[in-house]
Amino acid sequence: MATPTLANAPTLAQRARNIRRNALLMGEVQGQGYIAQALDIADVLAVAYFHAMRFRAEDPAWEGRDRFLLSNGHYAIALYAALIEAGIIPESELETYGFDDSRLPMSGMASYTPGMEISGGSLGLGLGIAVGMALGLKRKNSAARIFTLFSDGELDEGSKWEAIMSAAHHKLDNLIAIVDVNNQQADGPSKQMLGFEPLVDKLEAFGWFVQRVDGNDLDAVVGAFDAAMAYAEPKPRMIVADTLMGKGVPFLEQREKNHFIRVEPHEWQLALSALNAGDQP
Ligand SMILES: Cc1ncc(C[n+]2csc(CCOP(=O)(O)OP(=O)(O)O)c2C)c(N)n1
Ligand SMILES: [Mg+2]
Repeated sequence: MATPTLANAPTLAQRARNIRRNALLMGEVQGQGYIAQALDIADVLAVAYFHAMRFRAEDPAWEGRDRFLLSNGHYAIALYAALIEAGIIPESELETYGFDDSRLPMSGMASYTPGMEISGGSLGLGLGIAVGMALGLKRKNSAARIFTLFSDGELDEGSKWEAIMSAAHHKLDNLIAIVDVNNQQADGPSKQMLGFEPLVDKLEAFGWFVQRVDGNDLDAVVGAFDAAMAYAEPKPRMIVADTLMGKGVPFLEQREKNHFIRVEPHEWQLALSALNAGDQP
């Protein structure tokens, strides 16, 4: 189990803070990146890795592991930040982020990075792969589960809706998908690109067990993962996570366009300080 048994194990809030810190440190290496997404999804990743998933940090390819499939490959920086916090990638590799020969390229690549189950870059594909893997695991009578994350922009892709239908058809109760509704895409607010609301109604009509939560409220996210894992009906499970881009760093939360950000050299330290300041009661 990933859950530490030591009495002094970090809390989920500390895990989430460390994931945000790791992402900011990688952002600082390149001076730019998909930082606002890493900040918005850190709470979900903390719960996935430190509350829900079974894995072995020293053996990331362990056959019995729960798989985490990152569909939105540009969120790789967020997943690296979690994999570092989980001890699957050494912290010393932070400084290689985005460079040639690094195991941490800017878009997720399964063949480069321990713990990265699929490659990304082309959006809309991860849920289909998740369906295939979940079906394969069921056929092997494996107790392992598939967790997959995708972004609200990916709902524009028809392939997503094929996968949504297919998961319900195959009664994939070992599949837990999370969609990051940060209401933002590369070209502007999601609403203006291609509206997907009412999302819960649509997903339920497609045969999923659906919960919608504030994705930056750790207790709510824990509750949603617990309910998704405990749900008894033979249906795939979706967590619609409403998040705030830049969460934890006020001057990034307030930016209007946050898809790919450049931050001035001195601002990285300001961002890290803001994150630490937010920890104070
Ligand atoms: C199939 C495909 N089409 C277009 C792109 C270009 N692209 C990269 S990120 C992105 C935005 C997608 O929306 P979302 O992931 O919700 O954006 P974010 O929340 O990260 O701002 C787009 C269109 C892509 N990577 N793949
Ligand atoms: Mg988005």
